[in-house]
Amino acid sequence: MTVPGARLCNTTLDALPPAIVRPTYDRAGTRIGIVHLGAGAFHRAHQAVYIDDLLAEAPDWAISAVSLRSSDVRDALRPQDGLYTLVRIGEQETLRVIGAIGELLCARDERDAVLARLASAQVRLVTLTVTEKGYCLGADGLDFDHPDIVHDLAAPDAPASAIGLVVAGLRQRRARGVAPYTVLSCDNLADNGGRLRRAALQYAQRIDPELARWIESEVAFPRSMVDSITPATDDALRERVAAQLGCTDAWPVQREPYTQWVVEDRFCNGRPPLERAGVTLSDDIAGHDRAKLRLLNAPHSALAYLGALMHLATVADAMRQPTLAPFVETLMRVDIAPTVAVPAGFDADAYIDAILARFRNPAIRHLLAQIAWDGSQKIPVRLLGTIADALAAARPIERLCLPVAGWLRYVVRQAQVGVALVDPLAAVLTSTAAAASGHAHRDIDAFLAIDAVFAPLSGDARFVEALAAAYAALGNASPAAVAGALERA
Ligand code: CS2
Repeated sequence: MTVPGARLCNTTLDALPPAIVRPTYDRAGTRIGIVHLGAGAFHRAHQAVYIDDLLAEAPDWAISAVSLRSSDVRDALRPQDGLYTLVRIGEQETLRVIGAIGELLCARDERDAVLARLASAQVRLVTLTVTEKGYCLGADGLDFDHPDIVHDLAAPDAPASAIGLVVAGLRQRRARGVAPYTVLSCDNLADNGGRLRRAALQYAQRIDPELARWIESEVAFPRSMVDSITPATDDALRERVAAQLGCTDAWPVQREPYTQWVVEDRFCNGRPPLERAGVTLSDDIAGHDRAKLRLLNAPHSALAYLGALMHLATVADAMRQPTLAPFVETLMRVDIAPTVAVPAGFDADAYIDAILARFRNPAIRHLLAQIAWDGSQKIPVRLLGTIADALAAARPIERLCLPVAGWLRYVVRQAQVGVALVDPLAAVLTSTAAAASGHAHRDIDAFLAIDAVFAPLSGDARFVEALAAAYAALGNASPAAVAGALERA
């Protein structure tokens, strides 16, 4: 038994109750081979778990987990020697202590240590979960007006952004004759590796065209698709974990039992034997990432905004709402699936069935408010691409416009009630929302002027008309008005 008040760490590990799964390998015998940028809950519930499965046979691939700005994760997990608990939420909850993170750093306070890791020949892979906004992308690739990019280009040896760090590490390696690392994006963006590569090349070009050429020819940026529903950690989880461990874990993470990781097999400096941990390695993953973004993440966002307007709290609550659940299912089967070019052998109906079952899982308290974050980054990759494809194929877009209008109504509502939006474009969204009159065409025209979100579609008359009609259909956006719009859709 552990001592009351004790903290999860290397020395308390052996005393945990037998039901708690824990590392079977010698942690002291592992070496850092991966630098991960973005040490949040998703990374710790997903990629770090696959790596934990491999460390017994591949001890050279432990992770240095780097937060870009906040020191919260480092401060919580450094006293725990990087250990934390993964709670798999199912009919029977299972707890597993993950040991894959060998080091925690915060780039803002410890930039030199991060750059030293990135320069180390022992590090052969850099992975990223920095969320959509962490790529600093605009309509044409890297956003050179982004404050972090402006900062990093003025001081490329002291970067703050993920792109700046990745390129600074590569620059040091080239200067010292160290082989480059592979850069693997694990964020929800279609063609995540391609976009990251183009952004890194655009950035490097401004610093040193020779460096850009070297990156272009030597560095691999594989694409990947990641999937596992990971509700944010709350105090209830911390308490449950402490009760079962018999000691405190400052930052456990939770996720559903389902997990998937598909990675394009293009690495420039070796790789962990990922296939042995259940990762699908493929030469072409383009179809997978698109199917996931459009058939899972887009309905998630639809549930988030329309559900929030209906005063619902979680995804499972939204899936019990008698008008919202059938609407989202129709959206997936009738409007989205026919426009997704799926990989060979992919059974879209079975995929949709499985997603709906995951959404319905009542054991998972996945807050709609969490999914509603960063709408300006998510709506284009999740919904506007489908709308563009539907327009090109002369297919109807009316239903597809309803969640987009739901997002705008949600933005207006948050401005009205004075709740700050969590979104990198919060300032422009909130000022546009504050000026909204409720007149559909006027409001929609104002929102469509936000090019970073709507640029490719704002000139399309069919889209403008359908979006204004959807916005009008939501009436005063009360729960009853939203339910009425969903019934008619
Ligand atoms: C969600 C995703 O928060 C969100 O926007 O849609 O995080 C979703 O849970 C994951 O992509 C599932 O793999």
